[in-house]
Amino acid sequence: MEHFEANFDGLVGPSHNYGGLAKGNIASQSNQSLTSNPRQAALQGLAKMLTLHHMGLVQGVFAPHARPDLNSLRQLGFSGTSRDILNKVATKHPELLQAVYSASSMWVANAATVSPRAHTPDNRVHMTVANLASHLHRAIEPPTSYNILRSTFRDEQRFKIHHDLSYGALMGDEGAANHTVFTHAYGEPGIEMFVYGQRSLYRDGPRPSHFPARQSLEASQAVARQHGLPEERCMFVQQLPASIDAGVFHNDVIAVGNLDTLFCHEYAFQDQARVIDELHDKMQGNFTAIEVPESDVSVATAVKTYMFNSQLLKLPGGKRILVVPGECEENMETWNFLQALKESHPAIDDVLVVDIKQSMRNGGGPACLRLRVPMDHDLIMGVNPDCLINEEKFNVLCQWVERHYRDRVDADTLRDPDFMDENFRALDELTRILNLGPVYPFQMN
Ligand code: SUG
Repeated sequence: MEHFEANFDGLVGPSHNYGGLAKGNIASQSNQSLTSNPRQAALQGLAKMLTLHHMGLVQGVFAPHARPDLNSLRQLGFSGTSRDILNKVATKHPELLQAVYSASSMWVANAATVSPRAHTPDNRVHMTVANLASHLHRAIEPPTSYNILRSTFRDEQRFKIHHDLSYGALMGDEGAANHTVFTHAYGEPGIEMFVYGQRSLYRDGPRPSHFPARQSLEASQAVARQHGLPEERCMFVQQLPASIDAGVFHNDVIAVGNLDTLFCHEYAFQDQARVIDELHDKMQGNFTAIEVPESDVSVATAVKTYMFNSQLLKLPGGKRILVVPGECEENMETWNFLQALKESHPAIDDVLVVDIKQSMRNGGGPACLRLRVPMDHDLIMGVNPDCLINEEKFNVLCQWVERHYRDRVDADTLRDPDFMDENFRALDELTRILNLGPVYPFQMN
């Protein structure tokens, strides 16, 4: 049976805006209050999906969440009609309005952690929805992420979707952005590397001092237990706290891995030499680590350009490519490095540049926008086929974006009740295009 990796990208929602909401994410903080262009953002994301589909990869799409999240506002004590609630929040709690209007669900690398069926006791792919407890605008995502994952990976005989972990930030879990599967071949058992920012239950030990460590060791361990992973297939590795303080809020900002290759900065992990040795051992020597020294590309440049937030992909013919954001081409340090890398390193054959600037301005690169799912020809039959990208689906989605999305959104737009109605209308239609059934709270009342 043929095994492969599918990438599911988050479609950017119609409320995409720059709220400056994410602490420790330098792009989000420094672009606060810029005027966004949701239409362009969604089309940029769709173009990336089509490009990868054309390269012969299996590419899927995840629907965005419904915003504003009135359900969360109701849970926080607001009542009345949608317009009443919007009006109250807009006049008295503008910061709350910004949070419930965030389109952050586009970064689906934070939707869930995914374990391959080769590692699980019941031979199903297991996914745990991330609780995203570190930030309010993200902590409201799990219920809808759960619904969308269930409607996308809809066969329960093949996919097991777990709810997000309880107990708040002590059990902070940010999903696949802090998780990498290494294996010699898709479908074969390998190693799951869980990367955490801090141990929540120990007072001592290294931790960042300036920015939050979003992922806790205890959460990563709970996910591994929940997926039934054998201990010998798991590694729990700490991020270097100084790098979190320099803006590396998720591991995927400083490292990417696939199959038997890890591409990372020399300041990605605590005790990095030991981590790499262990990976070599666990992979029986067939393992390649490309560690980029600070003297070639600094952590600051990595955070600015998102060079490591790339997709390391194996194409059907065997070629390995690195999909990087346009910001890497604009920066001489990263561009020269990447040119030399593809010439000199056997693990990277080519570099593909994608323009996803709208997402990048909020600190979301190519790897943030995708959730990887280890697949085979049996598993794919359990996936909702309307969530897979082909030329026709791409065209339908682009037309849907053109019909519904604005090309300018700022803080004032969020106060406009017509904008709220537009968002709900667009998403209601999208659930029909993707054949999702009711996944949003406004469709369930
Ligand atoms: O959680 N940005 C997201 C970016 C997530 C990127 N994902 C990965 N690295 N996998 C975050 O920091 C900004 C929203 C705003 O400011 O409007 C934001 O939430």
